[in-house]
Amino acid sequence: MKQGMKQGMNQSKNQQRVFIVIPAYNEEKSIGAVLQGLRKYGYQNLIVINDCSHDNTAARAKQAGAMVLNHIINIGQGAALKTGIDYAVQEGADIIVTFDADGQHDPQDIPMLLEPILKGKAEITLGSRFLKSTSQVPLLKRIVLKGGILFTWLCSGIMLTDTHNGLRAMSRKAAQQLQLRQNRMAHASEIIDEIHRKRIPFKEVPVTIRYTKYAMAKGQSVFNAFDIAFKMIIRKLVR
Ligand SMILES: Nc1nc2c(ncn2[C@@H]2O[C@H](COP(=O)(O)OP(=O)(O)OP(=O)(O)O)[C@@H](O)[C@H]2O)c(=O)[nH]1
Ligand SMILES: [Mg+2]
Repeated sequence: MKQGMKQGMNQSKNQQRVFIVIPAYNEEKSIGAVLQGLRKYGYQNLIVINDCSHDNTAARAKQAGAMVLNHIINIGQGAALKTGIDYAVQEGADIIVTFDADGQHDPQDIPMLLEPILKGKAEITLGSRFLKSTSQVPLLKRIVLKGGILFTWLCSGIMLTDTHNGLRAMSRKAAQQLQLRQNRMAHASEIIDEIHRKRIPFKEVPVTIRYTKYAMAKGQSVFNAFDIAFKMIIRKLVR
């Protein structure tokens, strides 16, 4: 048995209360395999937030054994995460992992994200694709992500190696502390701002992000970075 799989299975002994929250928008092609991958490594509490997809995302997720929460209009990834995190807390989650539906995340990275929280060394762990050389980050994306790191430092005073990575884990306590108001992609910056403002202990953990043709075709435009920056500046001004 592979090492990562072994780790995942061991984790499953105390895994009843680890919930995986998966925002999904038009991911019928990938959601089944993503959920299967998570189950293979022992994760059972899988919550998919279907944000008014126009395809069969919800049905595929249900078939693959996930609890599916449906938004009746498309509100955005941030709002979907809030729905999923609130639901997981209500269902008694001890730790919540946020995980993408487009196949970019690797379930084998989850034990490393859980470890500092289980050991009481952090309340939130943030995946970083730049702490490992396994992610083939396209050049333009790399430039935008590095810009995001600088912006986050200026905006929130935290210097990270990766700021817009959807793979992260948080304790129940941290989940209850975070106040997420950004419905769309600015939620990733907002989480970091909340960590700083509320002095929530955090750690960065190396993870792999897969850049498949499918994920690249569906992913975010680099121009979104300007939208995120604008929303964060407004958030700072009106708080
Ligand atoms: N619920 C919900 N999920 C969304 C929405 N937009 C994207 N997502 C999901 O959020 C996850 C990440 O979205 P992506 O668009 O791939 O964003 P990203 O991975 O940060 O950006 P790329 O690196 O360009 O792929 C995927 O699982 C998407 O299905 C949305 O409007 N609502
Ligand atoms: Mg993606």
